[in-house]
Amino acid sequence: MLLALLDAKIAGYVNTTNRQNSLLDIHYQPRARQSDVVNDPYTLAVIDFNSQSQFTDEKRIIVGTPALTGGDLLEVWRTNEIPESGSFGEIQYRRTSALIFGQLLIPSDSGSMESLTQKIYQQISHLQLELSFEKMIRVWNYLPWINRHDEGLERYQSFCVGRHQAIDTSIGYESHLPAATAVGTHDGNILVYFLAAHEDGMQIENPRQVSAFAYPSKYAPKSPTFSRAVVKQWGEQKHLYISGTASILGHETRHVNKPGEQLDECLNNIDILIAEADRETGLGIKDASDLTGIKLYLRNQDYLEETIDHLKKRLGDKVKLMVLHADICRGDLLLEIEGFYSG
Ligand code: 3EB
Repeated sequence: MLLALLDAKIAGYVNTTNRQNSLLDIHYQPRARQSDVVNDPYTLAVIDFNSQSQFTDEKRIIVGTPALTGGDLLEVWRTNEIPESGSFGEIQYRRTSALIFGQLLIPSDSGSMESLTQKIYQQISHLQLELSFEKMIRVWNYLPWINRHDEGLERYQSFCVGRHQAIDTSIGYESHLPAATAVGTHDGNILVYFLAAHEDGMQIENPRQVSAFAYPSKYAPKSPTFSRAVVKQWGEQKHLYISGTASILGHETRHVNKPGEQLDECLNNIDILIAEADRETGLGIKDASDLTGIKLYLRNQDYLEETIDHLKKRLGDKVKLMVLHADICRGDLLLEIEGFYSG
């Protein structure tokens, strides 16, 4: 009786039958509904963008990239099974039979960026093996002061070294890399969260860009281990996860100091990626205006208005848009865009 009431209540505010049956649904809810969303037993994760990365509980994540637009919204990941919570080393996780979502928040003054990253990724690998969610689909990395130099290396580069050392680089690893984001915060904690599954997604690379895992070593002594995008089949549905995408052509930054042109270059990269993904997996979408949502990470708030105007001109009003304040992994990049599509 009580459960039935609870279900009715959930159905009331979730309000599509489709959602209730999907292995993973990602959508946005007004902040005013926070307690409903957190109390919904089917909620896997609630992602909140705020001034500092913080840990509240295993279901909620506070990411230290403040929302410049869309701050009244929470990102909600919902499943069709009641997830089970647990912890493993420093990882807090939630899992269903199909997938696992995990997060780690580590004080960045407790070691070097390289050693902390290596420890984080080792723990994640162990958890994946132990609980048999061996395929990493999507990872988000929020790194304090990403462009600072420590011991001669930029912190992003040290992060790349630590990550490379921790992941499995046996033959063929380059075609099983997750989509990723790695951007900079201004707080004291490294925050990593991820989504992993039993079965691989389909990795998509960008013909306009050198794959990150093949970048020349000047960008990082050990190459960044991520793919440009992943298409993942969740039951009946396909999701497309587009990695943080910047104004990079080949392997070089383009349009230094020109935010509008960087934005166009990002979107051109995303359009090509979507065309690739459509060709390889039959996603059924054609360009960035068909995405469900994008997050734009913006280094300098002064560019906010022109960036939003420009984005709306290119994408129309259909795409859910969030602009977040963050540093970008190369000092000469002013912005970066990640995207998501749910079929
Ligand atoms: C780039 O294309 C921009 O190291 O995980 C974007 C997304 C970038 C993810 C990562 C880095 C990462 O190289 C930077």
